[in-house]
Amino acid sequence: PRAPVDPDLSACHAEPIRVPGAIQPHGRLLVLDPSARHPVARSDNWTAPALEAALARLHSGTAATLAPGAAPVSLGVWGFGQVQERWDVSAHRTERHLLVEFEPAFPTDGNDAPIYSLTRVFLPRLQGADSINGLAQLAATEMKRLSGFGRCLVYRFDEAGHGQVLAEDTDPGYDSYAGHHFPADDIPQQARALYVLNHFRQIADAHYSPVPLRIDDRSLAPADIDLSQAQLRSVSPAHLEYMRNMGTLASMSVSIVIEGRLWGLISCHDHAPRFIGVSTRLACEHLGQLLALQIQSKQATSQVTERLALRQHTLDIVAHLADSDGTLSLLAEVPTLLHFAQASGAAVVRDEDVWSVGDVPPDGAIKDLANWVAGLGVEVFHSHQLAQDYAPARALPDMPAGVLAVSISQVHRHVILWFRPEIVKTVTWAGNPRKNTLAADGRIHPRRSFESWQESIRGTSAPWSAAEVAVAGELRQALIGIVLRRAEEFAEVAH
Ligand code: BLA
Repeated sequence: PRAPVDPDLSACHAEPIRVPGAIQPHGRLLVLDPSARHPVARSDNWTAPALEAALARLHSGTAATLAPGAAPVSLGVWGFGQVQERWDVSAHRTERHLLVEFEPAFPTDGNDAPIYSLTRVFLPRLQGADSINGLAQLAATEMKRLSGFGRCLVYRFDEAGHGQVLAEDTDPGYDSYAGHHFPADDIPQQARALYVLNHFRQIADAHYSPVPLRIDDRSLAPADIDLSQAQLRSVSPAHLEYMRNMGTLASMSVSIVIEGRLWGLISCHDHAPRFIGVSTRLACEHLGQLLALQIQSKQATSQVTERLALRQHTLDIVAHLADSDGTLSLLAEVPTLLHFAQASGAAVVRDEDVWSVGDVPPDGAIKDLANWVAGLGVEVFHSHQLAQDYAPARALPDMPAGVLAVSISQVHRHVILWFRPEIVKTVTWAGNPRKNTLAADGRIHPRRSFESWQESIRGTSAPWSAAEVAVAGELRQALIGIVLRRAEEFAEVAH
C-alpha cells in the first residue's frame, strides 16, 4: 500500500535520536574517558555518595578493555553503601567514551532465568510452525508471557516501509491491531537505521521527564555523547506523544533483523508504566534472534521450492517449442505459458506481429508496451503498478496493472510479456495516516486516533516475486538459444 505523506514529515527524519543529551529517569548514566579514569559527563540524577562509590569501583579498572561499537557487557549487580538500592551495571564503548549504565536490578532468577525456557520449550515449538504467520503468532504469545506487557504484536515491513501486523496477543481491554497497517513515517529512517544496530528499546513511562546529561569536560557538548547503544537513551518527544495518543504508557520493541535489514519488529505495549529488568530483557532480545533465524530459514526454503516449480514450468515451455520457428509464436499456444508466474494473460511480440493468450489488452497497446520495454535496455522488466512506471497505461482502461516482460533480441522488437490483473485492495490503517499535523512552532504531532481507517488501493496487481523475476531471466536465455539455433538452421538451408 501507498500511504499518503501529508504534511511534510521530513523534520521527523532529521531528529538526532542518537545524541539526545538526556536519558530516561529510571536509571543513571556515567560517561568516562576510555581509560575509565576521568568522568566526562553524568546524568543529572546522581546523589553525591552514590556517584563517589560508583566512580571508585570503576577506577579499580573493571571496564577498560571494551571495543568501540561492541554490545554492552554486564558488570554485575552493585549496591551503594547504606542505600538499599541495587543496580544492574553494564558498560560499553563508543568511539570517544566509555558509557556505564545503571538500571534498577531485580532479584536474579538463577537457573530459572527466562532465557533458558526459550531454548528448552519455545525453540522446538517455533521449529514446528508451518508458516511465517505461524512463527509470528508463537513469538507474540511467548513475548507477552515473558515480558508481561498487555499487548504484543509482530509486524513486518513491506518494500515501502509500511508495517503490517501479522500476529498479536493481548490482554482484555486492549484494542486489537491484527491485520492493521502502520505507515512508514511512524518510524523514521534514522530510527530504523539505529534499530538494525541496537535490537532492543524500552520506554518505561511515556509521561517521563528526561534527565539531562551534565558535562564535566568543558570541551564537550551533550550532543557529543553518542547514546546509540545506551539502554537508557531518551527517546523522541514526537514518539512519546504518539505512544500517549495510542494509550500506551510503556513500550518495548525488539528488532527482527534478517540479512542486515530491518524485516520487522516485535512491539509490546502496556496501558501502565512498566519496566523490565536485564535478565528478562536478554531473553526478549534472544527471542527476537530466534524468530529472525526461523523466518530466514522459512523464507529460504520457500524460495527454493518456488524456484524449482518455476523452473519446471520453463522446462515444459521450452520442450513445447521443438517445432517453433524463430518468431517463438508457438509460445502463445503453450498452456504452461500462462501458468508461468500465474499470469492471467501472455503475449509474444515480434516486430509487427502479436500472438497472445488469456486476458490481454488490445494488440496495439501490447505493441506499444513491447516497444517501450525493448527500449529500456533491460533483460527483464517487471511492474506490479504499471501506470506508475509507464505513463501511457494511465489512459488505457484495459491495461493490466502487472507486467513481467523479457526482451529476446536487440535487432528485432521481440518481447515476451506476462500480465496480471489489478487487484483492488482494502488496506486497514491504524488511524488515518494523513492526520499527522504540523503545529505553528514547526513541530509535527502524530495522529490522535489509531482507530481502524480503511483505504482502497487501486492500480496494483499481485507483486512479482524475486524467484519469478529470476526464472524469467533464465527462460529468456533458453528462448534466445532457440531463436539463434533457428537462425543458423535457416542460414544453412539458404546456402
Ligand atoms: C520510533 N515509532 C518508533 C518506534 C515504534 C514506532 C515502534 C520505536 C520505539 C519504540 O520501541 O517504541 C511506531 N509503535 C510504532 C508502530 C507501532 C507501535 C508503527 O507500537 C505499531 C504497532 N513518529 C510519528 C511521527 C514522527 C515520529 C509523525 O508518528 C515524527 C515527528 C517519530 N517515531 C518517531 C521517532 C522515533 C519513533 C523520531 C524514534 C524514537 C527513538 O528511538 O528515539
